[in-house]
Amino acid sequence: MERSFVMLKPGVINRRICGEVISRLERRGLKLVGLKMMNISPELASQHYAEHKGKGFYDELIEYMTSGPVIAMVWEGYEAIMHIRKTVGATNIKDSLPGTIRGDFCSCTSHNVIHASDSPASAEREIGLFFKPEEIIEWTDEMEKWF
Ligand code: FUP
Repeated sequence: MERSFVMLKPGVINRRICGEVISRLERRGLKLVGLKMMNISPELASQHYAEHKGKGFYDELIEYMTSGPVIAMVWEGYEAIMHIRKTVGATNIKDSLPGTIRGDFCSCTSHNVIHASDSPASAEREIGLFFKPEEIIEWTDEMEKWF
């Protein structure tokens, strides 16, 4: 079992497409174990995107991420990180295929609707930044055998 940190960016809430995006992860068979809507500070945004500090798109990225509320989530499942990254699609809009979340819902790399952890180490770090341990909800999944 693996956990991944997923975040719906401000534009998703603004455009009223949260349900559609979350539904795609549910239909993939992933298990939601943490969810909260929050405004993130520039400090938290810069911690989350620390690896990009100094890059050309960094300031615009932080400005976007703090422009309105986000929905932070933790999803669980077998090889969850790989499944979610595939469902999300490529970072660069030129490469994100139709059928993926990014390919279907965005036309601009810097406003690419959703974040998803890219490795177990990133997932652990990101979950720790956004969630307290008690905010992760363990529940029995009667459907697990079907996924
Ligand atoms: P990802 O893990 O797919 O979210 O990709 P990155 O960590 O490389 O990028 C984080 C965010 O920075 C992207 F979601 C959008 C933004 N970005 C740009 O605006 N331009 C770029 O060339 C690369 C990333």
